[in-house]
Amino acid sequence: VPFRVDVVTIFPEYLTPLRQSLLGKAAERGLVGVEVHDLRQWTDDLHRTVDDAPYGGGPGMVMKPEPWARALEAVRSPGTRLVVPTPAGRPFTQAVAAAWATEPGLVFACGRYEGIDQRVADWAAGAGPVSEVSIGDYVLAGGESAVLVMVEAVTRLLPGVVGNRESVEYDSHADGLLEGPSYTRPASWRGHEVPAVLLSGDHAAIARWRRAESLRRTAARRPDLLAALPDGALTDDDRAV
Ligand code: 6GU
Repeated sequence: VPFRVDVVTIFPEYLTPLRQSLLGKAAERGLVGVEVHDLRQWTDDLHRTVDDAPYGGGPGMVMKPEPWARALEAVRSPGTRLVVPTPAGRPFTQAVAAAWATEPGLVFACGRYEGIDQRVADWAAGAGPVSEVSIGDYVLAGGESAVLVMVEAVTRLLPGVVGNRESVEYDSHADGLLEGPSYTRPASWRGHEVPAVLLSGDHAAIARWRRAESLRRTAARRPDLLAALPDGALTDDDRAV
């Protein structure tokens, strides 16, 4: 398959949604291959132990390194990016998703408890790129739901996965701005009207209006995104909005 996803987790059932929806159809069509692996198959004690108390003390448990090393030796081809979801990671963004979508595949290592012994990521960096990433400023119980998010964000950018290429090019975040509002019929609904410009047939006026709505919404909801735009991203018309 053109793009391969491997997920290692102690909760393989949590990843069953990967076989559904957009990604399930991409898998049926042979565009994406997804394999989910139970970390415990790489333990060797009776209790299939994957965690232990943290050195230095403190709450919670840390995932032991050896099962992870065996899992990655079995699952990861040399050079394949290892993604480690963690609230302490670098931000996962649309730009990161677009970059990963150009690679041959990804291996995800889902930690639970207080995370995975740091030496696993350090050791794994000897065999290819390692990305410790966060999907937002909140704390999840484990990386599994973050993997669902990241796999969906990456695979919908793969050639052929989303039917309408334009719907990807115009996505919120694709140009660093939020997408403005969308409307469909009826033109008048329960006392709320579709903006008249969208009914005008004036395509240049519609494009200008959409750009202005995108800028207004971004300024209101995500002023941090506006501030981060590169020099030259905003025209004089944009600044007049
Ligand atoms: Cl990627 N993992 C966990 N456990 N919590 C998170 C996260 C990831 N991103 C935000 N919170």
